[in-house]
Amino acid sequence: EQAQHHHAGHEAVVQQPVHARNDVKFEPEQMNVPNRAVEEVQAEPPRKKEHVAPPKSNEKEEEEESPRDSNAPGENGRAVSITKEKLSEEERKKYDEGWKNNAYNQYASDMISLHRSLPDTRDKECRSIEYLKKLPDTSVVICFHNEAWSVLLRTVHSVIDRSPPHLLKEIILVDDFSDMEHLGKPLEDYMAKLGKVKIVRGKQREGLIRARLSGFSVATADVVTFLDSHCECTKGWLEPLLDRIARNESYVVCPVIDVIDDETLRYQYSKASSTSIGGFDWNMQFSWHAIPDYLRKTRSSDVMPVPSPTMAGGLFSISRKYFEKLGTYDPGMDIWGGENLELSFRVWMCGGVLEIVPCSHVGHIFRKRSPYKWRSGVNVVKKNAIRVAEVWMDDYKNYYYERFNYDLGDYGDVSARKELRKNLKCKSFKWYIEHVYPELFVPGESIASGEVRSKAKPMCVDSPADHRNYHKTVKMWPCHNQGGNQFWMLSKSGEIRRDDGCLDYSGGDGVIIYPCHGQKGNQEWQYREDNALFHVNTQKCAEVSTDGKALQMKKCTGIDRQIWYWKRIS
Ligand code: UD2
Ligand code: MN
Repeated sequence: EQAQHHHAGHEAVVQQPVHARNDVKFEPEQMNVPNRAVEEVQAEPPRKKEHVAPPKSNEKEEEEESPRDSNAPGENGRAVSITKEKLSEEERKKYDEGWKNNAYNQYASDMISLHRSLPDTRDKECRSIEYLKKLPDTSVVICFHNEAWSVLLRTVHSVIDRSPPHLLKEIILVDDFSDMEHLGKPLEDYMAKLGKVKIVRGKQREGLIRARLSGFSVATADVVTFLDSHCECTKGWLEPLLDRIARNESYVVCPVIDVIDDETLRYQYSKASSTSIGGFDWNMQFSWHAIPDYLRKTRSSDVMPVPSPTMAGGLFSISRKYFEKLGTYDPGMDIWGGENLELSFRVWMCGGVLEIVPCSHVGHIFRKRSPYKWRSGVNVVKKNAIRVAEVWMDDYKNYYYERFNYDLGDYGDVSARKELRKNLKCKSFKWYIEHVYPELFVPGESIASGEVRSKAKPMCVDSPADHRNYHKTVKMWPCHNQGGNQFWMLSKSGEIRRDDGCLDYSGGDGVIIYPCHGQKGNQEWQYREDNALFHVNTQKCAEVSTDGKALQMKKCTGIDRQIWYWKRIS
């Protein structure tokens, strides 16, 4: 029923056949057209070999790709385990430095071949797909700020080793003002020998957004592919991406991002059946999700490209001309963050399609902290996000702004980006939510929002509601009027929530944060006329403790400590 509803909302626009997510289809019947000219082919899927006879199992394909010394550290994507306690003092120093400088285990990486072998990460079905014969070529743009030698080089080699030479026109390394010595002349000399690699260096730290722009400005291939500087491409990663763009210039495509463990460098890959897609929350954080049911139902195979509301940001391919036409990136964004949502919104709202391609896998080292310096005195991530909200989110931007009580600060001039949106005649953010991300919880549908203040004490319900805090007890804290951890929404279905975390009470004294499950039960609340916060299941009321510090659940008595005020109530 839901799927039909979204179909009904589809608007047909002549030049761009594909607009909403369920219209992005992959039809196996149409797949047998050899050598068709690129221009003629529109939104078609990769062509596959006959299903009738299963492809002959090709032993070479099953085997590791380069069995150099298959026992060497890290080969076939294996973990390198190091007992740091057993290292000599000198080695231990290197080990600790490696972690400190990179926020991953550089010492382990240094033990691994720059050409290490990886498992074939693709689902069986992917291996028999035949892509268009004539594919566009690509420039691969990799920007870095202080990356470890072995990690950066392994990234570059994995691109060269695993891309068909005629499709890889060049690699553009953009040095965003690194100060590690090996990234100077040694890098230059090394890359000169490889051919195909250009190095671009800026005169000051620009941040990844402007660094990518300077790399883009020298790119010459049909497609531009962006990668982080700590990636490993797997066999067959490139063709499925280029194939989509060959079929439709306005497809912007991302590989599946596999996890390279920050400690052991183990390459861990996911199956096509568990491909995640990108979303975001009203705090402007990117998040991963399972494919929603209404979309899953329209899919005949797990290896079909999946339309995704957003991209993680680091790894994607886009037609060079189309990126230009779409307005590349917002050069007013500093250092890190926000550009991924900005481009995602822009692609969808301005006529393109954003997809994750399950047959393309690239590994990435996910770090728990960022090792490099940020601009001091400015919250650049927030500033970037406000630029996105101002330009793209229409009135929906207020859901983000109320999270920090409209304390916008100086986010610079966005008039050029607003102009761009106008010139491209992009759709509204409402359209985007309804057609591309209908599963997102929209706060506007909430009954009340903002801080939840006690009548008896100057205290507010306070908790980080993100996944790291699930199961933690919700506390009281002096009201600070800045939103943040004191921002809550009461949904129509009775949840008290922030993003995906809900106030949950299952008996006993304390209320915890738990992933919202939409099943009412422990997560069903009522904000009553008498200003009590009533828990339906247990018939108890929220009460601030006598010392003001704890939030407890007690028999409803109507005392002042059970009286609560929401900042906004509709
Ligand atoms: C994710 C993206 C990243 C980017 C970011 C949001 C993935 C896997 N990664 O964060 O590409 O979209 O979200 O902005 O999707 N860098 C510079 N100059 C800087 C800072 C970073 O060149 O001032 C480089 C850095 O060396 C790296 C890339 O930019 O190659 C991304 O930075 P990151 O790895 O710290 O970001 P990540 O993966 O946490
Ligand atoms: Mn990264």
